[in-house]
Amino acid sequence: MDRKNFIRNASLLSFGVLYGPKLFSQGKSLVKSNGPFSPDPLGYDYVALEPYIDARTMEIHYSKHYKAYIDNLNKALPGSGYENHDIVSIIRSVEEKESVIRNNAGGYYNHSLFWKSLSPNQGKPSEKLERAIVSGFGSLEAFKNAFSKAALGIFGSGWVWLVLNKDKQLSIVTTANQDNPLMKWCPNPGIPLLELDIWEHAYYLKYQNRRKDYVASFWNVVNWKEVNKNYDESLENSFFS
Ligand code: MN3
Repeated sequence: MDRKNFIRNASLLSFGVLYGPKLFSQGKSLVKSNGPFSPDPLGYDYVALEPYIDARTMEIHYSKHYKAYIDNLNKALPGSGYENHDIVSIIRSVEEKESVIRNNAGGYYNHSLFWKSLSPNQGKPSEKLERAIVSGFGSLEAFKNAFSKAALGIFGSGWVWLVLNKDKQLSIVTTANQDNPLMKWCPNPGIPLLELDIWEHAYYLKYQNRRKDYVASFWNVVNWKEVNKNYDESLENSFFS
């Protein structure tokens, strides 16, 4: 084991000790294996989110953009010191300056969560989640407005997130590029519960410059069942505790 790997493994070990065995279950299905990584199934057809998100956008987003992040991540793994780590470990331990791993691990992880948080069968917020939303934002409608406003305020490419923060409160976080709220330098970190891709590749074919319409449409395809599950799991397994 070279020095770089030794230091990395030592720091992951102390991370495990600090945060205990119930280390973070969000994205559990993604945590089961080390790289090389492969695409998470979309779980529905490209056409399933029409007319809110069009089939052509979904096809290119999933089969080209998402695939490129995964391919580039896999290419960058050998010799990086991250060969034996699952994706959440990589996201949690990557350094700001490790830009290839940072961008492509983020691209893989963020999109894998994003596909799951969309569905033609929305369900609705559980009573427990709705209580937390009302307590945090005043009402479901006020939450949607605040999340949408954050999405519209992102300059350039990035993401908007609903997270459970270290105080076990809901909060809205934005990140640039493919960063996410689990990365070490995120000023207001948290466990992702719901996320929206604000890169132009996510909406430009249908909405062009009308980001506002894309964000408004998103509320018609939010998979609340997934958000409910993420909320329950994050309360039980927070890595902050
Ligand atoms: Mn994208």
